[in-house]
Amino acid sequence: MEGITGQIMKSEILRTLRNAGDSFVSGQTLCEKAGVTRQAVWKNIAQLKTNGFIIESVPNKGYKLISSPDVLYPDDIKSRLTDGSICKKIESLEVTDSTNIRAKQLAEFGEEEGTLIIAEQQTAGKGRRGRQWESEPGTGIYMSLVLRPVINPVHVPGITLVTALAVVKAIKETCGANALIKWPNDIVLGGKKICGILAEMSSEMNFVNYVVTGIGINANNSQFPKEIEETATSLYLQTGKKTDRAQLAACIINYFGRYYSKFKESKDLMPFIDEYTSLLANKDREVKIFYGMEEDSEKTETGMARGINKDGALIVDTKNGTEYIMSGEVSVRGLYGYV
Ligand code: BT5
Repeated sequence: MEGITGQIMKSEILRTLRNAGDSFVSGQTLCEKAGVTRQAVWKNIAQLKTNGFIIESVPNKGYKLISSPDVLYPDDIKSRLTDGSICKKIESLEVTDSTNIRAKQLAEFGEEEGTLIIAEQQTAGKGRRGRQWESEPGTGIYMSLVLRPVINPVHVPGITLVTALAVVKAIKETCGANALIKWPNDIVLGGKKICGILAEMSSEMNFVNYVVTGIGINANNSQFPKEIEETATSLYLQTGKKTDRAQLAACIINYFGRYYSKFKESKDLMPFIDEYTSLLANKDREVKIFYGMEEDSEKTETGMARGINKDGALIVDTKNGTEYIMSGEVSVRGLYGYV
């Protein structure tokens, strides 16, 4: 892994080249933007080329970015983040057990808010309640962000919903696809699951030590293991186009950063109710609620999902009246299929 200064330099170079579009950028401009010598620019461009970036260089004209490799390079992601981004540091791993586990380990040792762990492959990707997240190498996005919100632990589940909103918006912006949210933590496209979110927290009674919000997205997968092929899909399978994973990852972080600030200010989901509800896959559909989370649980109820309230509860009209379902207590399924 390279040092943080190298990351900043390369991300500035990439940002400047990308912003220039089809035009060449002079070596001098790159020196000024990245705040380094010509020699350093040259060296960093050579390293970027070795890492798979295709950069054309023409004497007296400068440099032009032709294409980026389909790899989750931290400098590439950084170059696409907005100024003042929540993401302050990126640790990118070729392979790890789970980016959530790695992020939690770092957080236990005092890692600050804003560190992102991203991996090409997970050998033990996690879902909720010990379930597995299938993490095919090199095709998906597996990332976890360390957060230290100064909020009451009871409000933390809202972070899952805010993350889901950020993912849906970023998918729309980068791939043009209209994904929806299956409350509380799944993103679906074409009626199948495209993304799962796992937020984990360490807290005391009234104090949050840290939260890790983990996102798994099926981006360029062309197939899935037997056990999930009925319910899982990818952006590629749905749109027919390969996704630029670095661009999507950065776009999610950009949206998330904005929503997270708003959420911390309001301390509830009030500002998000309308948008979240409009993107709810289960809205005005019959759902089955499985109390106790497991889908073989004996206590179930059916009703019409209507939206969420400011606490992030799913509002369901049942025959006994309106119920407010909190995540963590239940699993929700459509009556006629996965959504
Ligand atoms: C989730 O759990 O959907 C949360 C998944 C979070 C994954 C990310 S990846 C980065 C970070 N690091 C981690 O270790 N985790 C996070 P849950 O709602 O419990 O759903 C799990 C269920 O989804 C499984 O039991 C399967 O049925 C299904 N599933 C597993 N892998 C899938 C995939 N790649 N695509 C679609 N569905 C999948």
